[in-house]
Amino acid sequence: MSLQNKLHRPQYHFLPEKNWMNDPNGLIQWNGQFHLFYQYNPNGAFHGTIHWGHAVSSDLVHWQRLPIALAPTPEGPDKDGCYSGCAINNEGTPTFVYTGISPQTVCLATSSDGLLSWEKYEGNPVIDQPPPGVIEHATGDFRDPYVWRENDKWFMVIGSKREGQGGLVLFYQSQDLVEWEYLGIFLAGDVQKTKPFWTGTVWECPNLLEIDGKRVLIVSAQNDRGELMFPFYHIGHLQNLKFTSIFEQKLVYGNCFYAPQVMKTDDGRWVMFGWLQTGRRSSASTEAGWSGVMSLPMSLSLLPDNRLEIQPVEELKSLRQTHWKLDEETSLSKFVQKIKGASLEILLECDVSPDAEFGIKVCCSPDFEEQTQVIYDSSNGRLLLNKTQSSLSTVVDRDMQKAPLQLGKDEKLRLHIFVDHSTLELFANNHVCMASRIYPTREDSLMVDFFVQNGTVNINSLDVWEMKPIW
Ligand code: DQQ
Repeated sequence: MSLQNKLHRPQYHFLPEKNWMNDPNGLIQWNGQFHLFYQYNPNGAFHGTIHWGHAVSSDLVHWQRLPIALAPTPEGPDKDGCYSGCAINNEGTPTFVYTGISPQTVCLATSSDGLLSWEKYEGNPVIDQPPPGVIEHATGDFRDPYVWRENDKWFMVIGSKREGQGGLVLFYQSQDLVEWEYLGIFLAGDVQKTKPFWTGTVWECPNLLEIDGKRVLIVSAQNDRGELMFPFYHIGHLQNLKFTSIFEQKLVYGNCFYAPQVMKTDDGRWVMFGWLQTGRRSSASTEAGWSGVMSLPMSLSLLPDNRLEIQPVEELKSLRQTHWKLDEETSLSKFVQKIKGASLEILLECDVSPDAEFGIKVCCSPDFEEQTQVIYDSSNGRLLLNKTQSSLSTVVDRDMQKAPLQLGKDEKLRLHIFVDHSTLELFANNHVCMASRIYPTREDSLMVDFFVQNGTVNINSLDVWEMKPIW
């Protein structure tokens, strides 16, 4: 392995051995095992010839890579790629509902050997174009079906757009997965609306969950230059086949997490994976031979004020090995000197003054030439991820990422950080999540440090673990 790959390939995240990966697809727990399918190009570290890769796990954390599950069929409706979709249990038959291109259509495939090989439905596509009223303005954008069972029927949401007007989620129902009835627009975006945030021009990868009697719609947004923006969510109600939104929010900050998919596990959790985009020039991916990483598994639940609670799943604790815990006898500066690693979990709970500005540095070289800072800025109520010195390389993103985090009166700050070589995921107070990519170039960029720029910070607890590789 080249030195750069040794420094940058994550050790406790899922990723293919080589080549390109993007969206998670077809997440399903089947006979106790978790199956993760994903957009995969076996022909290189670029987006093209899209297949569905496949991996299986018994704990959401350790994965076994399996042979490709879906490949484009020459002359078939997916001849140009098997784009995103979902997996469902159709009375005991594992079934994919996925996107064939070009044009973008809805296709089916089933497995009779435990999800290893897949047979495409001979009547594909089951939906060959967007519905009337949408097709005229969709310019072909019609993809990423997400299907669920309710009241003895199948329901589907799928992404689309109205050119010049905004993204769309379309709504369908079916008795048999083959004949689909269009029910109308589930939710429409508006390009003129910029508050609480602008939601782009195309919507893709919708997910619809039911939590505590409310519906959660997750959508990923693109802009008109085809740039992937971010996923966001709406909380609302579904009554008489009409969705009413009562709250909307960005799902994950940091400019790298995209196209998440959520599955319901047998023990009743909603578990989400997303694609961590590469965050460096495509020439760097070509040279490295790989691009794209799956996020850590996160569980979603609903807070009383309608925000989503986002937490790393409990199973990740099995990866903890060397543990450093700050105790009363040790000063913080002595404590951090002991810590070294490119695969770390950091858990900090502290009280911060209203004017506090302080941070944690990770992947820090001894002379601080390379460092990535996670900062909490109390007076402006925001979290910052300062990547401006994260790498000496000029072909990687070295920017500043921001997320709002206003603490309530007497509310403690709880930062939960996962660093894994080129990935950094941050969970703050269980409801703000950030994910980003960093590419330190020095072998000694392994240190952790703390700094306080303003105000006071009282640490209640600080734990750091070195994390075991999953491979
Ligand atoms: N990626 C897929 C599409 C989806 C997009 C293509 C989102 O199905 O809309 O690889 O990243």
